[in-house]
Amino acid sequence: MISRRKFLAGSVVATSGLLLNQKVSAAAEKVAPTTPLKGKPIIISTWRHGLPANEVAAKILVEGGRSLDAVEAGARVPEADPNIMTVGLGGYPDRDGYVTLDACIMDEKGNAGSVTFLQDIVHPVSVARKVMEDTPHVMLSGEGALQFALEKGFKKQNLLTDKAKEAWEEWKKKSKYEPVINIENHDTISMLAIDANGDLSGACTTSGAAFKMHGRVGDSPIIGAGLFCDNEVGGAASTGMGELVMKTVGSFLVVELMRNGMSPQKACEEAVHRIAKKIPGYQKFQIGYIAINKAGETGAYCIHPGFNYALWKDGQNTLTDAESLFKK
Ligand code: SD4
Repeated sequence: MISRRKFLAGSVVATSGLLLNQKVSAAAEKVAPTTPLKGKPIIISTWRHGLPANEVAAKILVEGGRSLDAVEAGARVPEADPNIMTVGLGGYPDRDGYVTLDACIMDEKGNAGSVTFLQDIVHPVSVARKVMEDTPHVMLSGEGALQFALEKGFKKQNLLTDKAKEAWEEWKKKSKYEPVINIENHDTISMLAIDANGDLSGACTTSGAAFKMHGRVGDSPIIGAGLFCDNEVGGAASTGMGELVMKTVGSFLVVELMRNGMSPQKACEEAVHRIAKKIPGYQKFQIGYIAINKAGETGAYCIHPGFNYALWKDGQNTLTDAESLFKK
């Protein structure tokens, strides 16, 4: 039999649950008046390689295409470029000499797909989309992801270029097989886009931290860490030392802060402050966030100077240095 004390405790919980719900919906209402951006596509992506990626994505959006198609096409640009040594073909290998790729994608309906530790496939972002659309799962990893990709018609290709191999051999001499992950040796592309219909999608693809331990997976393919989109609120994505983002569920945090009324800029700042508050030794690493809300406002913030982002808006494609926690 349930005691009176337990019953009362239960009703307090139930009441506070109710209050919590009321608070949540009040916060959600704050966001609702934001005028959704319609008819004016916008794209934000990480780093300089975001510029050519945005151009390809913008072509799709200008013709009235879906943001999902745009972010996939955009992310494929650095994936296929052997000179971009942090994404796809030509990416730096892990400490054992294997190029292992992580990617994910999210659409305006909240669907998500992801691949981790994928080898020998140039376009992990497209495999992630197939996971999202053709399987009941969100994430496939390693051998299973490769097998799935091959079944879907993707072709196997050696992704380790001579240049990346040389860099790895050089690294091995100095780093004595210890992964040294600093602010220099990783640059993911993360991209968020709103189409003419006002719908939001995002994608993220990377070869991860250079010379990482074999089997290491970063934040980039983790929904909520490297990328999160909510078509009612906005989207966020990260770049940099993934472990810090994973421990703070960074992109989800940014979106939830926007849901509660913060601007994309303030939300990115708060997510970096959270890292600074919670993660000892964070000063050694770089993290950059980008964010967009449904009104088409954008934000970006990072730990150290040096992170930049590409913004395509009103037909202009510009590269901007993000504000940072530490100054030059
Ligand atoms: C990772 N976040 O694997 C990725 C790497 C990255 O800029 O973003 N580099 O941790």
